[in-house]
Amino acid sequence: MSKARLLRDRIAGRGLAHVMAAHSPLSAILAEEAGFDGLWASGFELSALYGLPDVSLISMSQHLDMVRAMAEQSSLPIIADIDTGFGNAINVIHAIREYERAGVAAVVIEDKTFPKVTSLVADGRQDLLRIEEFQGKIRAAVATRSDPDFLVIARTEALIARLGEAEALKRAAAYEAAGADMILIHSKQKTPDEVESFVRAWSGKIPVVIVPTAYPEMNEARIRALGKIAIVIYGNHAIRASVTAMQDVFARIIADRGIHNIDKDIVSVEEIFRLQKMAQVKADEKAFLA
Ligand code: SPV
Ligand code: MG
Repeated sequence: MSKARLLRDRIAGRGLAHVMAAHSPLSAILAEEAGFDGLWASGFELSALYGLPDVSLISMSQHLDMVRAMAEQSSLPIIADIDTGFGNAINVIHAIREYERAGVAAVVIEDKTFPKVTSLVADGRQDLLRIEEFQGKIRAAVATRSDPDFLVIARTEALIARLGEAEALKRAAAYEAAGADMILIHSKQKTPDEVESFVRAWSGKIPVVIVPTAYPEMNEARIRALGKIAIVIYGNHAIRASVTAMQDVFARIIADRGIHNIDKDIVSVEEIFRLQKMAQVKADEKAFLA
């Protein structure tokens, strides 16, 4: 069964898929062990991993390399964040071929101009593509996929660009008409109101995807009460959790002038061996080293 079919089945079976951001094979392994339904190959997280802002600096091949490495270590379906699709509809055609070959279940393409500016930054420059041009990108993606289950998710940044709900609804409807399988509506309002209002007003047939980073009180109960939402993406909590942990431990080692206090508060080396599947190496040594 393809990963795309798996993701569709999970959504159908559970009503809502919980998808965790990942920026490395290790974070993908941890997300799967924790029990998430899928992985979000986040452009923001990968940019941050390289110490770079999320403004179209990471190349498609850098992102693809990481997606492939994550896919090798996790059986979860991956939703690839392909930003603006790396250019126009021609670039989208190439990207869909590559990402489908890499084994991802879905892509999210956003209606900003290239190069994009990260969505959650205060007063970010947020320029949107003409609707017709973005429809062309969605049509190109849908026409290019070889697995009909492969999900093409159209993301509108109309609320992020402060163009209002009417523009967001108009764009979402246009993207559905172009063949999108789902609409990702993004918002950086501190409360769920803006997204809740959009979802209530949404009269399309395709479901909605949300990324409630800015409005964290939007929990599962509130999402299910709204209906229409198929996927919730926890957009940057893997990289933020890593930063929290490293800042804390690094500061304590400096303050303590040694590792004597923190040792009991972090995972053991054996736990890293487990995640690396070191036991298998030992078994292989027994079996094959003569
Ligand atoms: C990402 O995680 O790369 C996203 C979500 O696109 S956000 O950073 O909130 O735009
Ligand atoms: Mg992104």
